[in-house]
Amino acid sequence: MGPGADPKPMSSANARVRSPERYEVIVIGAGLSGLYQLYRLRQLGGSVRLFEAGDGVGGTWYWNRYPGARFDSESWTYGLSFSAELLQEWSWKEHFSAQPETLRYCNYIADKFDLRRDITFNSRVVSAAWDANANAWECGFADGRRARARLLITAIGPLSAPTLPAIPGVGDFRGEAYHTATWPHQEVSFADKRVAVIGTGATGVQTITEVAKSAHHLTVFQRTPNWCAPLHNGPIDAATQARIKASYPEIFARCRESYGCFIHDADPRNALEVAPEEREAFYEKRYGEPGFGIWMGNFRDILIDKAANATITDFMARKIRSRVREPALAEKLIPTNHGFGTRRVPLESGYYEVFNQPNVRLVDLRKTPIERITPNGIVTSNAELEFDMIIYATGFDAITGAFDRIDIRGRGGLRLKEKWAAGPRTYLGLQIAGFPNMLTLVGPHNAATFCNIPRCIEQNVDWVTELLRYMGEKGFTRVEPTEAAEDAWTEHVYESAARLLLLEVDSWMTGVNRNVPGRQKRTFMAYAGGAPKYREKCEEVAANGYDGFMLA
Ligand code: NA7
Repeated sequence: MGPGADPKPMSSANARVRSPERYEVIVIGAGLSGLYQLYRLRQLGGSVRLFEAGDGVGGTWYWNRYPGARFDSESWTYGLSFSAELLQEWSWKEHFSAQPETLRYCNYIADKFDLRRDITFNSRVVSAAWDANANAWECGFADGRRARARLLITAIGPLSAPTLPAIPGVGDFRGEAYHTATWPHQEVSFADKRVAVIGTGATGVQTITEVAKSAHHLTVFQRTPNWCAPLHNGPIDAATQARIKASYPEIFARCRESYGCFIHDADPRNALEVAPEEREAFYEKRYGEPGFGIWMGNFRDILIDKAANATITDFMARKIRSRVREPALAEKLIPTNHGFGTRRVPLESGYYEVFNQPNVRLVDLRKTPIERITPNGIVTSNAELEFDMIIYATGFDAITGAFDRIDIRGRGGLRLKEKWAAGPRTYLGLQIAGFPNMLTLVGPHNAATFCNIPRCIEQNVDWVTELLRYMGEKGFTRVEPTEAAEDAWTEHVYESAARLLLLEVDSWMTGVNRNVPGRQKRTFMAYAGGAPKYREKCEEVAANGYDGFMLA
């Protein structure tokens, strides 16, 4: 498969003429959110069908099979929590699970709860149109099939629309070429190969560290360095496993109260109130601990106050200098255009040491940009480099990209892509005015986009299920937010993000992707009020008879 290519759609000569399949609810996507939604909908009764583009379950963990792919969340905080039996049966092998084990976990859930019988695989949804007369959505698939349902629930993931770099000649390369998010299912060997990796985000950092172990030669093309922190992964021994299994209720209770539903929560002190030696010792301790503690469990002001941020940024720069032997190379790896934590912090397992290896070179694209890709390799402003393999770790059209790739049309033919042209607008990140009966589980302006994601997924799925149960009970068949509720929520989303330093930085979190037309201007894609506040708001809306929604 070429880089960024979609899997082959199922072809059927008769598909185009067949009348649509009919259900009460259609769910799109068999990642964790779609799987859990399917499980909960079954409890409500009624006909449900889940359509999935791939030929297996797992979503992110199905697609992202690149070398080194693994959690940055502690495995034991990541699993779905709804079934005590599942929690006791499944044993995570590592504190930060690698992709193959996580994919096995997704399959285990699908099997244990017998979910596959309601899933149709190899079904990429390319269009979804609201039919007001029939009070139904009609989905169209890549192979021409159609399906209709009263309710449409999108579980299409926040980072599921991969993007290739907008570089001339990107399709011309004759060697092996892969995008990390459409990685082949077969083993890929790097031995004896000259490998190029473009991109140094969270994915690139994991990929580079792994490829460097066996590639004959590796060239890293870096446009913007990121502040990477040690993951400190390790196996889970039997005693720890027993402790984890005995303390799931406390683990999830702790996640529930933290800003992003991680096990880490901000230190209540401000960085600048703490004496410099104590602050240094605190940073050192966090740097030595596993996971996102250095980002999520840091002083409460480092992400909102420039002077506070400068203290951790300076600490991190010194760490990079201490780990990379050649001083000039270390400086290239140190970000200069953003402070620590204002972009997604990649967690690493020996990333900086990779650049001490004789078989690895770094090309700084700020100094020598890529001009084009040729059949044999990559041409920069000062060199022509030959490769056997190019790996594109160039990220995604984040959060709204997966919606844009489906031609979604609401009331009166309104196109969602057009409605969101100047940035997303939603109510609670769960519904959109003009798009009745469409619910978005991990849509923009929802806490799930900036979350230890299964924790927020469970909250959203439970909330949506409860809404549908309520509608059934009251005899309602249509739900849509008011324009006023949508305006107020959108305003609240921007207000809650206003103090964040990350708003001043280009990244997928601010909706910038220079490879996608129309994605050059910063907006805000997530919800910055924190998961507890988000949950409180959702509960309040439900308690007030779904305030802000029009039910009919
Ligand atoms: P990211 O974080 O968006 O990173 C993409 C990387 O690719 C980043 O370093 C980009 O540089 C680089 N890039 C993109 N286009 C180009 C071109 N045209 N030329 C050179 N370099 C380019 O995506 P990831 O997949 O790493 O991570 C996404 C999330 O997935 C991650 O946060 C996890 O939560 C899971 P730039 O920074 O734009 O200069």
